[in-house]
Amino acid sequence: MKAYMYDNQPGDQRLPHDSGRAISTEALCKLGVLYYHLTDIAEVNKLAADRGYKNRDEITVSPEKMGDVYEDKVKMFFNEHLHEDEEIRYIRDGQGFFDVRSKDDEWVRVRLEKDDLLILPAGIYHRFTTDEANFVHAMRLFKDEPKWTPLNRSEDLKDNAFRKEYVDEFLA
Ligand code: KMT
Ligand code: NI
Repeated sequence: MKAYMYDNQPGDQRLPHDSGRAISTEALCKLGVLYYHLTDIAEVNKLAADRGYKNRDEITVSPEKMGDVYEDKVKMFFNEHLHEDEEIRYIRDGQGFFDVRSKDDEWVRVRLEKDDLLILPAGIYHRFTTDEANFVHAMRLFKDEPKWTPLNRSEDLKDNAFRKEYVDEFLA
């Protein structure tokens, strides 16, 4: 894992876009973003049990797996959005970038690779992209039924209960 401020330069979203300003795990934690490096699946099972996560699936994001829709999917994942539930991703292979909004509404880029697990809190604005290798295999953990509804960023979400709760707890 490596976290840093995004450079906001134009160009392919899959490039590193590293501004050179590093962000610590503690700073991520202050945004409600939790990072773990877990090399043993038993640790993942424990974390899932502790948080009441009953279900999981695995997704491979790559042109080989997704074919023609790969480029569209990658663009879709990169639309800024939030969820009304935590988003937990455990990287099994390959790598990818999760971008999350800082307190000042700037992008923080989190580069994840094998055995990295990231928890994004409900209500945080974020986006995802693969890197230049165009390959990530991830486990997605969820409480009950898969519910990945992305709510794209909009003024209307200011009144969303999950957004409000996030803002009150982490950005106030
Ligand atoms: C997401 O929510 O953006 C994804 O599931 C992307 C693929 S998992 C690394
Ligand atoms: Ni998401």
